[in-house]
Amino acid sequence: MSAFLDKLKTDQDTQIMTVCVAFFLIAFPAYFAVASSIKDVGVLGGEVGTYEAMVNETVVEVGSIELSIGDGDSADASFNTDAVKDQLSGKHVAIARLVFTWQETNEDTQIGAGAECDEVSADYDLSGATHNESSDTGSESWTENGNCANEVSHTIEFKMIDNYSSNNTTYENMTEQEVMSKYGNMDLGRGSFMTTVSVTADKGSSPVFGENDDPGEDVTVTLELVVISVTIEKSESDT
Ligand SMILES: [Ca+2]
Ligand SMILES: [Ca+2]
Repeated sequence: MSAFLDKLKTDQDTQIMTVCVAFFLIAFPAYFAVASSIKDVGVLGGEVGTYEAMVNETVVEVGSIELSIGDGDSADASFNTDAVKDQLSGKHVAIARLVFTWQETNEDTQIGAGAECDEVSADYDLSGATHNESSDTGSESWTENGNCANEVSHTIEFKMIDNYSSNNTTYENMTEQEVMSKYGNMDLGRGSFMTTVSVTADKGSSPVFGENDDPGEDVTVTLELVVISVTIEKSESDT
């Protein structure tokens, strides 16, 4: 050892070699510590692997509007998700639903004539909202059998996220960020949703007194959003 120390004091090659050894002894543990921390915090897109995504859905009602619509007429309802901005903060909107409900409230029935449920149709316009639907506009119409003594309800559902599924899903060979991107971004499902609702009053009639009188119907339109929190965990079998 003393021979090595003597050489260290005098021989330049020994000095350089000693410095190099010392450098690697210090640098390698530091390198491995940094490399493992990069993996942990998910820099560079995160670690590729198998992940399970779990979805927790809650329903947020944006608003509800009752429209009184005359026979053969139509009326507009418009909703803006700003009304529930706080409840959407930091969340994904997976689905938007326009729900239309009505019952027969005002048909004046003649003796021997039953009431008939009215027909409702709706045009929708999503051009004011951020979404992944292929079409901004469209329409639906509903003809009911019976007299609608009890309320009837119909829903038009719009997916805000492509291929959305509320099931827990396993994703292979992806980073955590790539898995999260499957749930779109937090701009989707925001903005204004509009619908124009039309009513055709169907009327019962009696052979003696003729057709019932029915001036139209009240239709309630509700916009609700399915809001999700997504939790992503590394699959047990992949650790
Ligand atoms: Ca009717
Ligand atoms: Ca009616």
